[in-house]
Amino acid sequence: MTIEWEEMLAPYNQAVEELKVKLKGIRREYTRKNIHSPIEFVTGRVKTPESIAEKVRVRHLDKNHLETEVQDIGGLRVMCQFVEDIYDVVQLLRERQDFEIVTERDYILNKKASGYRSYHVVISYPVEKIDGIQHVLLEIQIRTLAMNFWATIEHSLNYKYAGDYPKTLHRRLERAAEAAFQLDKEMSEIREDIQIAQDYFKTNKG
Ligand code: 0O2
Repeated sequence: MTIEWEEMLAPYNQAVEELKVKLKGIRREYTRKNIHSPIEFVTGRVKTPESIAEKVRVRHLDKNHLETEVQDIGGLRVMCQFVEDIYDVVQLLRERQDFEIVTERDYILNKKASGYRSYHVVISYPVEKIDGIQHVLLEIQIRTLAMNFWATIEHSLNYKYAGDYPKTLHRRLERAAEAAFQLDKEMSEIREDIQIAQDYFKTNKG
């Protein structure tokens, strides 16, 4: 990697590492209090120069304004057990004092044509450098384990087919997306049953 890229990506590396610690901290706090955590696990990455250049090329973006044109140079992924947890995580993010939310995109209510479902939150995060504060944009993707399973498979297939899937594969991916959606629905209903049972137990014990 060239020195220029290293310098440009350094605050993103810093921001992703810091945010991973913070999000994992939220999970730990729930666990310590013995309450269900809306966060199951967290991952993070900084895009490679090659991947940034490819996105600029494919989307015809302005390469002189990478910091604003490519909003997911730094990315965090929050995995949740239930769809309801996703919205709890979004609410937690909205209430934070350590960064600003720039945009929210709900690809759960409005799934992408590909079948992709996730909730995207772009934030402006202040990185404290030795010569002052630099704000960087980070994309936080919040999704269930089922959504993550589908997206991971589709993403690797995308490398091979560049989105131009043979018809049967396209249909299979559509069916798989629908199956993942149904799985999330079933799990939400089970979750409701568990909560009703817990409430019943609380009010009737003793
Ligand atoms: P990586 O790092 O390899 O995952 P926009 O479309 O600009 O309004 P959006 O959707 O937030 O807003 O941005 P974009 O650039 O389309 O997608 C950002 C990231 O979302 C992607 O990163 C994927 O991680 C994920 N994503 C979006 N659409 C899909 C999809 O159809 N399938 C899968 N599997 N993932 C998707 P990259 O660029 O792929 O990089």
